[in-house]
Amino acid sequence: MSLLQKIQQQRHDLTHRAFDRHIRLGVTGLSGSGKTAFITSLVHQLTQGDEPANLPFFDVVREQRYLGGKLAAQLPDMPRFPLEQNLQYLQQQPPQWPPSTVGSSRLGLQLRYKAAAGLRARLQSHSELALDIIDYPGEWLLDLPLLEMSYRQWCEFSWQLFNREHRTTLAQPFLQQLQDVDLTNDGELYVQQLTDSYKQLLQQYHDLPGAYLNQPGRLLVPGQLAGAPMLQLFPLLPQQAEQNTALVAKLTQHYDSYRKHVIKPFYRRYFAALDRQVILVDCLSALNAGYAATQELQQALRLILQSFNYGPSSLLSRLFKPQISKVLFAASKADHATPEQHKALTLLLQQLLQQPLKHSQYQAATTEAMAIAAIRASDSGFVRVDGLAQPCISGTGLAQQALTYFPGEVPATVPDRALFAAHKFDFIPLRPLPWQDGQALRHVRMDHVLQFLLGDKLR
Ligand SMILES: Nc1nc2c(ncn2[C@@H]2O[C@H](COP(=O)(O)OP(=O)(O)O)[C@@H](O)[C@H]2O)c(=O)[nH]1
Ligand SMILES: [Mg+2]
Repeated sequence: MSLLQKIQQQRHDLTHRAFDRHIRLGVTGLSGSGKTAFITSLVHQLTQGDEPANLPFFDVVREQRYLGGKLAAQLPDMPRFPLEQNLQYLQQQPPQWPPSTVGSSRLGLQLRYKAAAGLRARLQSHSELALDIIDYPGEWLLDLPLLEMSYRQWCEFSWQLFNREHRTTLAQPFLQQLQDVDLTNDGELYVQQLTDSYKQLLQQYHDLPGAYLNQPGRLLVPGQLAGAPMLQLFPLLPQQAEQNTALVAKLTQHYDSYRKHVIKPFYRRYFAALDRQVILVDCLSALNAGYAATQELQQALRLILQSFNYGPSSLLSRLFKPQISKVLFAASKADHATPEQHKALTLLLQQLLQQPLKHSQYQAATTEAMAIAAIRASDSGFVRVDGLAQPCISGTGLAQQALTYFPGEVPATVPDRALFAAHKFDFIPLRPLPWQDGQALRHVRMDHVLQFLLGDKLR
């Protein structure tokens, strides 16, 4: 590049920055909440789906100002989000959901549009907005509270959790192992062996519907941290953690380095750079899993929301200067319920978030809650029952069976124990609807999502 070109390039970069032409969008949610499906759909809508009929509430598309989106070249600092592979899974016969990914990834887009009015509309043939999408596990946000807990407090927290009704049976073998633990032994092999047992327990919890709160977040998905000593970590029994012994000292040391070398850098490097955030919540699976699960989802959301509490005295403001200005809470997989239940689903999500929302100070961020399906798995309609039109959905079950049914009502408030005892929620998982490349990808409210997240930047 010649000097002149360099200067022009720099000036170009500067104008872009001056116009704030870059958005970093974080997409998170607990494992299985629908992040992969969400990003796949969002990117597909922005690169292929510029049909007004498919995105009626996305202003830039409806006003026919959207000129299209292209994938951008990517810095090699993070794995790339596997968009093309995911689209291939959806095209298989029968259609498949993309496999669940672990860890974080990123995808860059360059969006082109005509400005609606003003100087830019008059001076430029088109405007551009760079969109960076960053997918990261919600489990990483569950680590934030560890910054304010000592190792001993964490042990207490963990064992209170493991004693809950839906968790206690699985915890028994590890509990027994700890009861016989030699607190004076801090040998490498011994600590690793106990860590492996804890990891196995975490894996079982991960597979148990309704066990959301699994800490530390990197033990199951270590990524580049695999083999790091600080990942030799597990909660001793609270009365053990109070003792002054070699094993307690070692675990405390690992716990402290985990906080310093994993949690804090995540917030400073990744989180601090985000401008907007989507948090996906799979409320319907929690209802399926019962009372204890729904309670734990609420608790997990409360902890996750601490990451969006930017009050002047908050933990995060002490770590860095947060700049997230919009947060979208999305109840995912809404197509498992009939459309007239979506209102209740949104209210349920709002209630799950209410307590934490009240306590946090969102001065800077605008928040919104909605019920969505990133990739539709069902069609909705009506059947006649005793002469009355009854809403229903139809789709294909995982075992390939064709289904037409009313999945039941969604409660608009968090049900109590009595309701769960009397009623079994059963929102059945479905395969995605058949789809071929070149067609629009069907969804529920992705246009509202796009309008909330990007509408103001595409004016
Ligand atoms: N019906 C329906 N199911 C979905 C949707 N999005 C995700 N799912 C289901 O939820 C599972 C987990 O989604 P995924 O995107 O992999 O979650 P992640 O772990 O957060 O990335 C998928 O395999 C699907 O079975 C959706 O929009 N509609
Ligand atoms: Mg994923």
